[in-house]
This record gives sequence, structure tokens and C-alpha cells, in this order.
Amino acid sequence: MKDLFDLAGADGVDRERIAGGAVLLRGKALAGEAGILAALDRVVAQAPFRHMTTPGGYVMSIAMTSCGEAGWVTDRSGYRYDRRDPGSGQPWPPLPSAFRALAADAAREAGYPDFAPDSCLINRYLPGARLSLHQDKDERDFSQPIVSVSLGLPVVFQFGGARRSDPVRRYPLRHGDVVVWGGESRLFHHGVLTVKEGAHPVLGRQRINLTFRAAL
Ligand code: MD3
Ligand code: FE
Repeated sequence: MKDLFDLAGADGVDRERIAGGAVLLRGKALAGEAGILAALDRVVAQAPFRHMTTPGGYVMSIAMTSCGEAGWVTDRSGYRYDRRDPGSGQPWPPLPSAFRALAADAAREAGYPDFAPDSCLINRYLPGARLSLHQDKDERDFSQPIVSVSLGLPVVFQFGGARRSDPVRRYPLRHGDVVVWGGESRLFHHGVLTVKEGAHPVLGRQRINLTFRAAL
């Protein structure tokens, strides 16, 4: 159901409340796309994508890297945020100003004016990659939202509830879409279906997802 909130934000981007505390901003990243992609290239040159291993011993189909004061990592010993890239032993690249500006702008439009991310996890999906239903609960402060930015190939996003067994709804996420997840939906289960074969005009045969977090 549409309500007054669903009209438009300051920049005219459509706002759709998809759950309590969760707001979908279709195409929100398009205006600053060039700056975001240039910054992404610089981060990935310094901290390359890698396939990490889950505590259970599976190699993830998604390749990941991070920027900010901490990055999300997984290995046989567990999931955590680490101030250093385990690949290089060096601190992660800083959060680019274009990343920080987009995350803050989206969070404010969704009703979270004080969002202060210290980490951005960058997921790369090639066709065939997927992310099974999970919760994001390795962050310290669940009162802060997570902001996600979708780039490249489209995917079907699955959004459930507080319990793993809760029914899921499906939303297509396309290049430029931004979603802010806070409030009651902050700990809801979510995942993405297998990315289909294809080629995006700008990013080619991949989907990239940025998630901004207040982790530390
Ligand atoms: C709902 N990433 O990195 S973004 C993740 O498309 C992750 O790469 C997916 O789930 C991706 O953890 C989905 C959408 C998303 C991110 C975090 C959430 C939805 C969320 C946290 C709470 C609720
Ligand atoms: Fe997640």
C-alpha cells in the first residue's frame, strides 16, 4: 500500500517503504554513478576481490572486499569485522568520499539522519553466484541501518522476517537501486537468488553490491 512517505525525496528519487524501517530508493545511485565506479576501481586495485571460506569450510560463490575502518571477513575460525585485510595484512582502503556521500544521503532520505558507517562490504557476483538466506548480526550497533547499493546485472532479492521460517517476498534489484534497512527490519533474513547470465552495458558480466555498515 502506498502512503505519503512513498512519494519522493529531496532529489525526486522515488521512495518505497518495503517493510518496517526498510526503504527502497529506485535508481538513487545513478546521478553519482561515475564517481562511485571510479572510487570502486581504486578500492579494488588496493584490496582485490577474493573468495572467502565459511566457518563450515565452504568457499563462497561471491567474491568480496571491503573499505573503511573495518572489513567483514570469514574463515574457518568464524565471521568478524577486522581492521586489516587478511590478504595483505594492511588496513583496508579508506571509505571514498563518493561512497560516504551516497550512503549518508540515502540514509537521510529514508529517515536515518545520523547514519555513520565505518565499513563498506563489496560483493561481486558473476553469473551463477548466489547468497543464501541469512541475517547481518556481526555489527555492534543494530540501531544503525545498513545501506545497500546494487550495480551491474540485476538480481532477485529475497526478504523474509525475524525468523528464518517467516515467508519471503521477492524484489528485483537493478543497477543504481539503493535500499536502506533499519528499524524492525534490521535483523530480518535476506538473500539473493542465483545471478543469471548476462552483460550489463557499464559493468559487463557481473553484479556488484555495496553494503554500508556501522560495524565497530
Ligand atoms: C536486509 N548482501 O552483504 S543487499 C550482505 O545483494 C548481503 O549482496 C546482499 O546480504 C547483496 O550481507 C543483499 C541487501 C541487504 C543487505 C543487508 C541487510 C538487505 C538487508 C540487512 C538487514 C536486512
Ligand atoms: Fe546480508
